[in-house]
Amino acid sequence: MKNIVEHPLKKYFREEINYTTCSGCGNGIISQSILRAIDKLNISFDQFAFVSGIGCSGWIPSPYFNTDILHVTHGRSVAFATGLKLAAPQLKVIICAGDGDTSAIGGNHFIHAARRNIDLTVICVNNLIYGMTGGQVAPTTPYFSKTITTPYGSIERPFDLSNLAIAAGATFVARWTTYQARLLTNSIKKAIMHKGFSFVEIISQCPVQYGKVVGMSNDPVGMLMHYKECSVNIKKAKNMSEDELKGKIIVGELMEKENVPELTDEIKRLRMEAKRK
Ligand SMILES: Cc1ncc(C[n+]2csc(CCOP(=O)(O)OP(=O)(O)O)c2C)c(N)n1
Ligand code: SF4
Ligand SMILES: [Mg+2]
Repeated sequence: MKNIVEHPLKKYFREEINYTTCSGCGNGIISQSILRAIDKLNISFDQFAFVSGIGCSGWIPSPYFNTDILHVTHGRSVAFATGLKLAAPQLKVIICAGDGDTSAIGGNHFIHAARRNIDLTVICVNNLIYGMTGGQVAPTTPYFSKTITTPYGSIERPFDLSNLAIAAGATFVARWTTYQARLLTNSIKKAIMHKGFSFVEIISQCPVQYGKVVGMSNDPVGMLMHYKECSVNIKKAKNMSEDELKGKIIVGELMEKENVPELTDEIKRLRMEAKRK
């Protein structure tokens, strides 16, 4: 009889459901990175709740992870997560959202949650495109890219999502690509334990939709190698000129601030004060 070795993360999945993601999609690496981070933390899975938006990235936790999940309207995951965190502050609330979900329709929710420093973790899957709906331009799509909605090339300057999070007030921000899965796992672990708004941006391969844009259709390995080659660690990037950094992806833990007032604590404090008066 063959010795069957059980996958160490199997316990986190609802067994009866099969994955529907395209083969080679970065979502698989990200799903494992999130679960490996949780596994290392040794916190019961029941203490976590996930909130997903609409988009391929929303299917990372939902319906597969065997804990509570809200799969909500496109662009509203941060808003739902804010309500959930305020109602149940003991939970570790993790949002899985696409770049479109986070920064287009959900842009306001995102920047204001960062400004309020509410204790949420956003795992933003930045595949540089609207994947699920067929490859439309997103606010993150590189300049001049030809997508199905920009056949002559995009004329809009893309957002740098991590810098946007920092500017809006997030207190932990990290960016990696799917190539750096171990480093990503470590940053997710830190983001989960960070008290305040944490943002982890992952440049991820969408070989089906974004692959077409960059001439790497259905070539996930080629895309991963490309992301590897373009990545520059923040420590090295600090000594590089703007010209040298053109086309590069700056990766690493980009910012971490401790002891900034956090929204759920502030609300608790206000309630106590109001009761005393
Ligand atoms: C209110 C609303 N507007 C638009 C849509 C259509 N829609 C669904 S997912 C999506 C974009 C998906 O892109 P992204 O958020 O980057 O996720 P990805 O699929 O790339 O992971 C859009 C426009 C919708 N479902 N609901
Ligand atoms: S369309 Fe792209 S992002 Fe969506 S599942 Fe397929 S490869 Fe992944
Ligand atoms: Mg996307």
